[in-house]
Amino acid sequence: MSDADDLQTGDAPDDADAPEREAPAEDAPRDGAPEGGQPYRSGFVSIVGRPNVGKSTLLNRILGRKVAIVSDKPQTTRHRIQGVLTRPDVQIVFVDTPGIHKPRTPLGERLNVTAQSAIPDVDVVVFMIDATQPMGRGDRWVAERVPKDAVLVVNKIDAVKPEQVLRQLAAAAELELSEYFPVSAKTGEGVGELVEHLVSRMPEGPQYFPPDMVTDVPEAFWVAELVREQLLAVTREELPHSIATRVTEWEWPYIRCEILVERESQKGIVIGRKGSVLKQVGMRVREQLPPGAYLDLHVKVDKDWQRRPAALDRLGF
Ligand SMILES: Nc1nc2c(ncn2[C@@H]2O[C@H](COP(=O)(O)OP(=O)(O)OP(=O)(O)O)[C@@H](O)[C@H]2O)c(=O)[nH]1
Ligand SMILES: [Mg+2]
Repeated sequence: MSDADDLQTGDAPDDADAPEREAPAEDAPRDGAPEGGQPYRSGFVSIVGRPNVGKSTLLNRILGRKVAIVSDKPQTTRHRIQGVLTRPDVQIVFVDTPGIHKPRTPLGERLNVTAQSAIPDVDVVVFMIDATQPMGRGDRWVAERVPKDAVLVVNKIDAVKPEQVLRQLAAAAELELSEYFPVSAKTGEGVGELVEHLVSRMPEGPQYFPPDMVTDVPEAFWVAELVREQLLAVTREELPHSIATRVTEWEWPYIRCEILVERESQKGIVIGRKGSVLKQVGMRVREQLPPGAYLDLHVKVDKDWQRRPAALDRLGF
């Protein structure tokens, strides 16, 4: 995270695992109010789609800052995360969501509920598909649940030939949504055009958040996410889904973060030979924190937490 310094330190939020949508700052200062008496415009944009299509990468790209973790494993995002784009004349609150998928566990079911709850009551829904994968049943399932004025985004155009982009756009046109944008969240190609379109769709409204606020993600939650991101990068198969992380103590510069796994046999993989995996994870996370952070990682077994409603409640899902 390039702007990790922006993270305030020292005050841990009460519930590290559940980022709340903050109440709109009704009387937030309107820095740089638009000139010429144009009314201020603002609104909410949800980004939805199947897992792994690049929703979080797009959010980070739009904001020019990492506010959501990213990985090549599906179901990386587990909470709704807000990112705020503020300009002199407009503010857009983007809502990143978990990938909508066929759930195999109670956790999966809750992720889907979280994602789908971000569809109603927003100004625009961005529905993302992946240019590198044929449009499938999962995409169509999501498509049926987005409003007709949703914007379709074909992402990862950097990874395919132009013909494939055209084929994907043609396939997507059958969904009869309002607009179609080919983009690469990775390189930024096409993202400017998408954002300008979203800006044009924003209604008159207040500046919901102070102009310097980029996300509602609490610091302790963010550190736990960074730990999970590094673990996602080094684990395979079922293990990524079995991992949950949470910060249990925050006495700056001391941060204690628990890594929960579902079975005793998974503990060793996460720790690594002589602690090598944990050491590497700790190092990579510290690089993204303000200097001086002392990150204390602990691995614990929370048996089958993904499948136990009480454990899911406790973990803030
Ligand atoms: N080539 C290419 N890869 C991309 C692009 N956008 C995202 N990716 C990769 O796709 C993978 C998934 O990205 P995420 O942003 O985590 O996807 P997501 O849709 O948020 O996934 P979930 O949170 O699991 O629903 C990562 O490996 C990204 O680096 C892109 O424009 N081009
Ligand atoms: Mg994501």
